[in-house]
Amino acid sequence: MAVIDQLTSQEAIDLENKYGAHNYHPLPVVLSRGEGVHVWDVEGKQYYDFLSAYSAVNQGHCHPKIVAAMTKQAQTLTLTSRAFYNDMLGKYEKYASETFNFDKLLPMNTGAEAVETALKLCRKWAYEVKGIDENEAEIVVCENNFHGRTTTIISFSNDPIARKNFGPYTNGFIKIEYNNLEALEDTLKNNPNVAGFLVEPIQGEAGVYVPSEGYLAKAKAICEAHNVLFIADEVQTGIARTGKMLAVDHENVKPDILILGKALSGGAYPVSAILANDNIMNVIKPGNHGSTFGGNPIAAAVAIAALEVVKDENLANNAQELGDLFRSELSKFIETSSIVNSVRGKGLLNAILINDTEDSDTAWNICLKLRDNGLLAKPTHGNIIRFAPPLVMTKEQLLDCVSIIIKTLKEFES
Ligand code: IF1
Repeated sequence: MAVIDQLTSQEAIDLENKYGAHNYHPLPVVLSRGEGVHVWDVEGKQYYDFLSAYSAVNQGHCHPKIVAAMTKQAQTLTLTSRAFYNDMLGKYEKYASETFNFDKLLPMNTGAEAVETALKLCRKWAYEVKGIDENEAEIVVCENNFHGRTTTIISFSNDPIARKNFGPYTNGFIKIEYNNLEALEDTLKNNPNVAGFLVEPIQGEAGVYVPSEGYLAKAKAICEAHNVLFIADEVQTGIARTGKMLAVDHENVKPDILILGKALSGGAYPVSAILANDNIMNVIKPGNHGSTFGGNPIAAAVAIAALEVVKDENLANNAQELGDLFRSELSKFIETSSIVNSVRGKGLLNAILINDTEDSDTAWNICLKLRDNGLLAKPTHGNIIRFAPPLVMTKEQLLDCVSIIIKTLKEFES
């Protein structure tokens, strides 16, 4: 690009502020290039990416295999709509269904769309297979959930910022405490109209809240006993992020409906999907659901490549090993630290709790300092900082990052 076309960071920020809706509060850093675990800002400064676009770039930035698949398909056929068949979708559906051990896949684009798809499928199954009276189906969800931004999904959020003044809301949801099996059991016992239980295997937005060991397996068993569909939202936790291909794999749980997004494309393209077996998926008939872009040939080519990379490069094992190392290194530091209370997470989905009030700006200021020291992370819920680097990181790089993080945290010790 000619030098004259290159914006400074401040110019890029000013443009977004003036011409873009203010629906985000980004960390002030303007990125223009990415490769593997690194990103570069417009002034050429290099950073470790410890957010990975909220776990979408698990395979690393601009993975050559994914970029090559995307480029090749972009030069061949980009979009047919589902009015016609295309020669990539079936291959992708087969590959992904076999990868995750389901009969069928329904392709969408964003995570929220896939969650909506799962909710619609669950309700239709409830009326046509389970035999619930029309319009009476209930879906159980968890407090402090995050499943996306559509009107129906925010209807069962309890984040006032995501929800307030967007009503009227969609009915048909029962909210229970996360990580509380008794609450689930009681709710299912007392409500014969429950069709499904929608759950994040680890609550991401809530601050990387890992449930007790056995929670998912027992919740699945309770659902089975009541003929209720167990719907796992693995949009953030899936695709090797937590040290297994899926977070439910840690407890050998097979969801009735699996929701995937984000890293299903390696962050190269919006690709999401739900997977289910025929006894559930076959209630969907022509005209019931769809999307212009869902299942397009580029998405199909990119998703196959993205999944191949995860398998070929053993990213789940790497996430497991580096995650253990990360938490043990930070735990050692925390023993002597007054600024960090704890570290938690699974695989390379981790968070630290800053020793300050939720409304303090300490976590934000730490993230600014981390940025200055060459590492990008973002606070969540005030005093929590999420750490989720691409899974293609090496051990040496991870230890380098740990020393940047500890050095930075030390600057905040009182
Ligand atoms: C934003 C958090 C992450 C998700 C789960 C569905 C979706 C998401 C479990 C929807 C999306 C995002 C979106 C992003 C912030 C973010 C997030 F901080 F809110 F919790 F990742 F950590 N299910 N998560 O986590 O997927 O429609 O966005 O493709 O700003 O909304 P989407």
